[in-house]
Amino acid sequence: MTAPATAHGLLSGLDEIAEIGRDTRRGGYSRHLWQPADLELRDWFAARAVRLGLDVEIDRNGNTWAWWGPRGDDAIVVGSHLDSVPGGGAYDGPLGVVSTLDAIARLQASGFRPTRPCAVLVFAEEEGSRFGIACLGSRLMTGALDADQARALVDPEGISLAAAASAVGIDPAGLGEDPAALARIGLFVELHVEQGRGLIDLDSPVAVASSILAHGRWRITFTGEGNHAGATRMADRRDPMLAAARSMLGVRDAAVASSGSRATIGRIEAVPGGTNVISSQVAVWLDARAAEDAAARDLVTEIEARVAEAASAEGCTAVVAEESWSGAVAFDPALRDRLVRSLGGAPTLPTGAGHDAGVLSSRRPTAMIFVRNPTGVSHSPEEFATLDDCLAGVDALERVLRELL
Ligand code: HGY
Ligand code: MN
Ligand code: MN
Ligand code: MN
Repeated sequence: MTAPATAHGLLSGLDEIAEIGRDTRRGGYSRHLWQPADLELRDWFAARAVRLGLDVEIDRNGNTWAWWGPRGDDAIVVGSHLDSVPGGGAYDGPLGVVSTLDAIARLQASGFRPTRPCAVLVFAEEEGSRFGIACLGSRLMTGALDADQARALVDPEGISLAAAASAVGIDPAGLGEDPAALARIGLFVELHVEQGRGLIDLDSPVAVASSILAHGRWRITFTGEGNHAGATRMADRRDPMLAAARSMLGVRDAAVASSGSRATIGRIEAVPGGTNVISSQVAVWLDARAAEDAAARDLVTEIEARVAEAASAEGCTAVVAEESWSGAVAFDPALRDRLVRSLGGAPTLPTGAGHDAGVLSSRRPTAMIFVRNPTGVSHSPEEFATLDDCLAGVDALERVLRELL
């Protein structure tokens, strides 16, 4: 059995992958679907799983399974993801995968044998960093994402999901709802680093998830008149960059005015993108979230009105196109409370972050365990979890698996 932790104060699994996908320009990690770092992580996971005697397979949607014992329906499935946001932290995703492998290693070392099928599941493209749709692997598996729409997705280099899948030996025609995979899942548990201040405020190393905000992504495209930066008088301009700038303040104001909601513009693309060129078009991507579906929809309606106002004030036009949507999730109460009990009365915690466990919850009972992040920062190189809290997470997962299996 590998040592659980290393001299660097990391779970050994996290230490083993610490150099994979480092982003020297942004800091942190950039590990995106089927690109070299992601493939290297998948190989690392498979090798680690095989060392535990697990049987590895990749499903039709590119999700990786590692079976402890014979495959079977109604299995206890545990896992998370290995991909990252651009410049992401070391824990978001990998902590859940490593903790799962460590919990299984401990159970094996204690002589424990599962009485029902058990698998580790690593979902593909949870962050949506390459093809723009978060939880791509779980959305495809559950049918939440239309397979034809998925195949047509293109990455920033213009490579389609279909072509990217073929390049790694996945048949694009096979992408889509996977009833056989869903039948394999009796229930799914995901351990994940906490991504806000929840566990700091609760002063607890772990918690059980209670809910996930409704959230979605929209592409907002502003069109004006491309022109020369020097020869065009200010009064003669129709600059989409200014329409975008006005809109960003409108997005912030709309979210602040709708209590508990959150809205972010984290990505912008200017066409043609020259320093001495007034853009002809500017695209921004909106991430909007709220506790209830209706509140999130109302927030986006309000944002659309402010976007239209901003565009017209700058003599531009704007188009808002929905790219993905996940309704609010209330985790299965029976499974949630079962985990709370088996963790000796752990607290429950809502989360603003989306997860595969959230997408899957529309089709199978799912639960999540959060591990404290003392920085309260995520989707950033600053994301962190102490070794003690990581080990508390492995303890929690081991207790839950011992009970469920
Ligand atoms: O965006 C999210 O909430 C998740 O980290 N994919
Ligand atoms: Mn994330
Ligand atoms: Mn995550
Ligand atoms: Mn996730």
